[in-house]
Amino acid sequence: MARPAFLTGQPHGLLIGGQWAPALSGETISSHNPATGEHLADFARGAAGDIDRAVAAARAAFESGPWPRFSPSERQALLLRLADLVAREAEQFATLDTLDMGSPIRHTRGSVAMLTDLLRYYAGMARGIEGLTAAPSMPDMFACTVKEPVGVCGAIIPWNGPLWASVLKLGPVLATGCTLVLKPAEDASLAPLLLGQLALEAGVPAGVFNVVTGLGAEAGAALAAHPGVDKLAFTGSDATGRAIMAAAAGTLKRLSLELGGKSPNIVFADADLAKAAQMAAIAAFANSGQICSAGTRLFVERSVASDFAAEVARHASALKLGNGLDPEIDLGPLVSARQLARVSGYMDEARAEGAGAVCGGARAEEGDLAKGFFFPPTVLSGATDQMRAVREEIFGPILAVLPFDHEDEVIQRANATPFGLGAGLWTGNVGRAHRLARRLRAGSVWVNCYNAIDPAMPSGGIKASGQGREYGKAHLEEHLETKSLWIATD
Ligand code: TXE
Repeated sequence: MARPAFLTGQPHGLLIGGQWAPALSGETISSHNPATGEHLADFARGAAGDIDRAVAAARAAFESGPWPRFSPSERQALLLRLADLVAREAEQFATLDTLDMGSPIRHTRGSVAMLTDLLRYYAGMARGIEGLTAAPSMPDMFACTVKEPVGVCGAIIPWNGPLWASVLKLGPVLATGCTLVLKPAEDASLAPLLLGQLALEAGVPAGVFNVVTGLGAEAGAALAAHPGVDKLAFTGSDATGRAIMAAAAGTLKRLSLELGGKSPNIVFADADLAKAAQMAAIAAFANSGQICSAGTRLFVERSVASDFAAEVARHASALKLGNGLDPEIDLGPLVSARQLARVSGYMDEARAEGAGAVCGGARAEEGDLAKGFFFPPTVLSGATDQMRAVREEIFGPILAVLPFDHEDEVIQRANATPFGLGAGLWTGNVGRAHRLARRLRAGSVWVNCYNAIDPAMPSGGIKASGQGREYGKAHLEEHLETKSLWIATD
């Protein structure tokens, strides 16, 4: 496969005010391919001073220049142009994400197709921003609400879907007329930089979209605490989410958080068990388990639990592990040595507490796999709700099968987590589906499916899984202020 053109001409600078520039410190960070360990590219190590420059550029673009005068139809046209450019560079984006964070090319190609559609969705939304006309009881008063862009937005994103997260942050910003400073994850920053390049080509005015690569504790922390940022969106771990909330508190900026999960996937004996088993493996192992809504606590009605676990393990073992550039591969490596150590640590602890592995269970090191950070899909048996591997987000391909006996019991156990992102429910009983979907404390509930996603459907968490919603009209509202306008007519 050809090396993406974007990887030549290094190092990659920061995008600030429509210009590419090195970090003020002149320092860089290197990116490596987690499947092979080979060096991919160097990019700038931005820090507080660079964030200051980017926020100033975003503020200037928000308040003056051409951007505030862009009509909704011009913003729509811009988003459509950007979508076309992302589609033009689809193969390069897919390859970059695969090289940078390991996800199989089949998966990253699918993501790029979905993301061009997402940009087109936001293009449509740019034309649908509406206030309301009220009917106040005062006869000599006209009153209406006006929707206005919230202002300078900051976004801090994770590494598990670099292009996906950047498009999801940029789309509503452009649709509403805000401006953005994006801080990609240090483990996977390349696709967001290419998106910055295409935004300039599409005609996004200077300063509207700024990309500051760098470390979380440096560039990320500075963005969270910056008084010039009106709204901050963060996707990542709940621990970092708490730090960001504390850092942002001093400025009272608007905050949206998409954090981790430990999502239950509940299977009743009356479900289509063949389909449920196949989907349970995908729910837990897609992207090597590095998905915030991965269905990692698999509750199965006791009468079918052991056969079901064996069937899930059969599907898991059939998944091909390897370098994601190979289109036959189902699962790539974990993103980093740190993530591999984390996943292995949870596995060791579960074993020490008495759990076993129906399949997988240790780092994969056969042949070329030894060069990368590969961990095979793992189905735990003998796991209990109390084990750390069952309570905490691992963000790796480890699934616990947990038998249950009654509806009330499984709902209580499914909800007994600080998280509330997603939940799956498999049953052939439509009454039970409605009854239990309402009792599950999660931002999304999938019945007889898992991880369904669409630009028009809001997605987000409750409890420690976050606040605010992305996708859909709800996402646009996060970027809008409502102004009440009163006009005395007499
Ligand atoms: O996440 P972080 P990490 C979970 C998952 C994973 C664990 C650790 O369980 O194993 O987090 O991954 C930036 N101020 N998820 O350490 O720290 C950082 O630079 C401001 C779940 O990679 O949350 C990166 O851009 N920013 C998840 C982003 O935060 C800071 C996705 C995410 O990094 C910062 C990723 C700070 N103090 C990890 N510290 C999901 N739910 O989708 C770090 N960052």
